Amino acid sequence: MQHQNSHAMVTRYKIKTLTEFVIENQSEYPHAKGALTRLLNDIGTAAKIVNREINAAGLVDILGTVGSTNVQGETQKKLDVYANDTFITTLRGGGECCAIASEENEKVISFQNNIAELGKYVVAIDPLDGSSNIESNVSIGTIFSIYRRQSEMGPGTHEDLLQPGVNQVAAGYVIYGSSTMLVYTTGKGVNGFTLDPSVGIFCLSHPNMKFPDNGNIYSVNEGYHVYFPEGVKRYIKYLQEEDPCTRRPYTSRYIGSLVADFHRNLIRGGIFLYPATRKAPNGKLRMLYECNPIAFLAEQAGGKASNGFERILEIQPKTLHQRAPLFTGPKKMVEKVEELMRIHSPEVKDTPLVEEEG
Ligand code: P6P
Repeated sequence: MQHQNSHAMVTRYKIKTLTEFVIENQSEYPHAKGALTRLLNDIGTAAKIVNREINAAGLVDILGTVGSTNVQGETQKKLDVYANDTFITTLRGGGECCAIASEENEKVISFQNNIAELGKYVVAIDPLDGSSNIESNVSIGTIFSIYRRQSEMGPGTHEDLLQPGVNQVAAGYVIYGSSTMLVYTTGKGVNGFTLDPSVGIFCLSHPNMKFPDNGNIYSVNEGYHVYFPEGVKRYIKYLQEEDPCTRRPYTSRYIGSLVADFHRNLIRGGIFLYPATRKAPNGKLRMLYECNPIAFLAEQAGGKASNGFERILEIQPKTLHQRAPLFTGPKKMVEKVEELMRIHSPEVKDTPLVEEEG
């Protein structure tokens, strides 16, 4: 009997935790002195706190049916602000980050670190993306992007956050769904960790995530079809034609929560499209804390991320909250929509950037 118990204990503790994994992989960065490790763990800590509140919000939501929609509205507003405050407080306290660009804040939030070797990184974050879906209990997420600061010392600067996506040292998302996962990359592949809520530990559950070669899912809000560029209309029509050799027609799946749509497509194989439209000439998604981190993950998972004409990661951001069209998924799927955009909507390439605050 004793032998069986000890075997069970061994099995239980074969799991690799996020902390162990990040430390083990830190050795691949000879100059790393643990700062990025600590920063990634700080993000994991904040995610656990936000996760707990989101679940509680679900509870309040049930109670909220008794009250007016104000309760649900307050909960959503509270949750957006709560998530933002939690990540800012945790990152400020961790000392590894000297500035944050957040979807919730018009300007960069800068921190003064009094210890010279601290504050080497800056973070762009969407603390709670898709939060309008909370009342329908749809998965939502946090999306983050990490860069080395460019400025020498002192509080981080606005310019520290306006770096092209190729400069990212790490990026990832947390998906608050049927289970809570943290998925991230530091440029050496994509790894997924599932939160064990009973002990509050992220455990490696999806090592070395890659897009399946031949996905057959497409995700786009077809309600905007009339506003799409001709190249996107042609692509959707192509996907809906019958051709068993290319597994067409594809399956349409759209949740309206970027992290949930991207995560499903990464696992099952599919392309996500948020094109520029007549109503949103630069698209809807934000460069710094939606397109760039998702693009980094997509490329590290063997896929592609484009604005229809060029690689997302090579675009030089001009403002903190600027938008970009996003086509991301398996290489072949993205290349097909790029081909049709070049042929049928070349004029979209030179759409002027609508100046956004920040
Ligand atoms: P639409 C959520 O509001 C979000 O920013 C992304 O998470 C999502 O992909 C997109 O907007 C959905 O936008 O216009 O289809 O509702």
